Amino acid sequence: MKRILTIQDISCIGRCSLTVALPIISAFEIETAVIPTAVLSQHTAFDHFSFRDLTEEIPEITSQWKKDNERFDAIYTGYMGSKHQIDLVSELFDDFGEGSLVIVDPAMADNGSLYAGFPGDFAESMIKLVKKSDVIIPNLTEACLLLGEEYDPASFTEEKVKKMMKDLSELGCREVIITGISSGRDKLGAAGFDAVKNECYFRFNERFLQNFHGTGDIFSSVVAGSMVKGAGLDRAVKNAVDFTSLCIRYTMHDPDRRWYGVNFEPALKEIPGMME
Ligand code: PXL
Repeated sequence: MKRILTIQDISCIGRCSLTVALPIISAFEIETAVIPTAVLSQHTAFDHFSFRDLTEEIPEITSQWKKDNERFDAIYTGYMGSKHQIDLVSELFDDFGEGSLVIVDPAMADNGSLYAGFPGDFAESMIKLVKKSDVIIPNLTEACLLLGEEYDPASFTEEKVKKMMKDLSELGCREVIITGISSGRDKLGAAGFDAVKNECYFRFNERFLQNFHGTGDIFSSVVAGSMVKGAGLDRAVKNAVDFTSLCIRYTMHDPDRRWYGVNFEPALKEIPGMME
């Protein structure tokens, strides 16, 4: 069986990060190892939450794993609790990354702003992980932060998105996926850039009127599962766009719950068929 190590927080309420990555990766029939970066009562888009940083646990966990020479087919990172934690995860990439696909979702911002609690220069630390990764999956806000560019929603033409992906790949990653790309008024999806083949892919599905929280983590988990199961970039982007869209469709009758994440549970049964 293939095995993914995913490193992100546990938000106890508000389906995101580990509480979506675990069931989604398991549905791909891939073993999931975890390192929780922090435990929160709920994610930081709620107007109150508790936050217990778990940075000190990272060396405790990895020192045990080193004794058994643990290996992973992929290492997939999401929300990081602090800049110091990013440095430790960067060391973890050195210790465990050889021979594994390193996927970084620089989960730190959306809709033009950093998530609550992050310092203004957080992106500079996140770039350290991006430089050591094979695949990155920022949304448009995160892509702008990593490139040091202004976030201007009116500027994201197809040409501009292609240039952003190329510029991001020059930080050192082979494949770049940017999420939250619009096509006209009623399509939303993602774009991928393969720096080795110098090819771009755009994949879209229906745009919904409402935004739901946690969809980025669902998207990245599907990319990680698809790639470890052998999908190329274009197929992984298509799977993730279509699955995220399906989850939102299951949630549309539940609009009051936008902060509680999307109803991905009824969509899980589609995952095994996705790779056929
Ligand atoms: O979905 C991204 C995410 C993950 N983890 C925590 C968050 C967020 C976004 O707000 O707050 C704790």
